[in-house]
Amino acid sequence: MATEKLADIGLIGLAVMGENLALNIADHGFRVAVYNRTTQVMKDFIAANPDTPGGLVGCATLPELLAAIKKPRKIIILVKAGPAVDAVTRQLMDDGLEKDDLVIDCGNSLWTDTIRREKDYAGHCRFFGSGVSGGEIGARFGPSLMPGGDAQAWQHLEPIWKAIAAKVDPETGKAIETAKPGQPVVGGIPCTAYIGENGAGHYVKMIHNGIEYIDMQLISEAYFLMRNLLGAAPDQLAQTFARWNEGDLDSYLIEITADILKQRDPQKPDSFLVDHILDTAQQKGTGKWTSVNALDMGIPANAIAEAVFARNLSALKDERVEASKQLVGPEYSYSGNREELIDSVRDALYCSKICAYAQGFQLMRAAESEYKWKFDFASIAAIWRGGCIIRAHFLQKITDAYRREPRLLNLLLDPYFKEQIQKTQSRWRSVVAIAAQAGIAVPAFMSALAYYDGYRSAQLPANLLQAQRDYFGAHTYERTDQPRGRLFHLDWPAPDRPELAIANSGKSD
Ligand code: 2AM
Repeated sequence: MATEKLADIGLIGLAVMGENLALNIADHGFRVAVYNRTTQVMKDFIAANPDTPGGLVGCATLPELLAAIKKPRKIIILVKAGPAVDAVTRQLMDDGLEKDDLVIDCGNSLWTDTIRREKDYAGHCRFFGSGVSGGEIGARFGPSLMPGGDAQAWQHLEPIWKAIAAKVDPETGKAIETAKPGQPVVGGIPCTAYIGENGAGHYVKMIHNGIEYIDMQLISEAYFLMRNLLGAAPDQLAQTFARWNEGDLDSYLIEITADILKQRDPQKPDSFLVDHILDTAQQKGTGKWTSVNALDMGIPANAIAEAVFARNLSALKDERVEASKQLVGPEYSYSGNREELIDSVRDALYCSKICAYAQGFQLMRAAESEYKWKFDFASIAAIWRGGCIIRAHFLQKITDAYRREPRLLNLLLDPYFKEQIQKTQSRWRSVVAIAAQAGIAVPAFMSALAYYDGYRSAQLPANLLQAQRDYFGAHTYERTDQPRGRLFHLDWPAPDRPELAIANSGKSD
């Protein structure tokens, strides 16, 4: 095969994400060799797309795929996350993959698997894990891409990744309109950047998804409060969300919420579809991974975890229906100003969202020391401005915050966000108070507020808690009037005599 005919990149796994990513790459003038385990899928795909700018090369076998790609080869794997990724990589190795070749796992793999794979396959290939966000449409016209792997190898992937990623306007930071097939977006800043070594890209993608969980939950709680307290119809609320989408809350999720709320039910056109959708949320697990990781690292990402629990609670539909007949809540009807409540809910949503993102970024900070990564937080926020599900104007503000202070301890401490919460927190608090009085469950609003108040408290009740631990388990305590690290224990209950509190440094959990 003549060199100029060789493909720029290969792709394995032609389910919808794989097909769309291949078409996106080909739209940008790159030649893509494609393979699928079930050969007919590949043949149908090639037949359906005879005319792409870069060209697609169908390969029926992996050796054929390997022979069709320029060296060092770049091969995207988009198969089901889990053992299939290893099976395909090992098969490629058996079939002649070389040590300089790049294998890029673009599935939703657990970051620890990517860390493991990068080690396992070192010397056989350069293994990359790239988060891809934006769903099927993103993959087709411009996703947010979060690549992690060998820094030296990134240069080989960079031109393609930058070409196919979503683009944002350099002036406004807003996503540039999605392209049409064969007409890629030209110009703009690409929503991709090298994230870090081994599993860093997949880790950051997981955090993106954790944030997505809480973002969606907060929006749903805002809808639920206004629906219940104001009896607002879905199409009225659609207008409210559409209005919010023109302000600080401008985001993809708010935009689709407005669309969803005005959607009539095709089967019952005099009503709205949202009212006929069963209130049980499903999940694929990335929110849970984020929460488990937060617990493992001891980072208070309570609002993110709350969003996962809220889905869990929603799934107990039958139990909730039964409990609703037995458990009593308060009698309440909202008698205040409607517009004021709507504005307050918007502010509560914004403040809670700030806390949610603060938690996501805190997790990434902790993961840096856990996994020896070095993140550029401004760059991570910047590549989430377009292409991905959480894309939002808000992410420009976060980008600005980390550009001002790259090692910012917590987003809440940034001057812009500090001021935002200072300005609007009283309305946030009133919304949470009203929800409590009305007996309407808004766990994410409440959890975010508890985080805010906890984080800004110099004093928490953990003094009492630690005393309890020392009382029943001799777990020791530190004293406010002694240097940190000096441990004390008391034989509880003891008379008030200082000599009975003995210094004790050997005890732990
Ligand atoms: P298939 O069409 O042959 O099922 C999503 O499941 C994609 O991953 C599909 O393209 C599927 O191929 C592919 N896939 C899943 N498991 C695989 C495996 N073990 N080896 C190769 N491809 C696999």
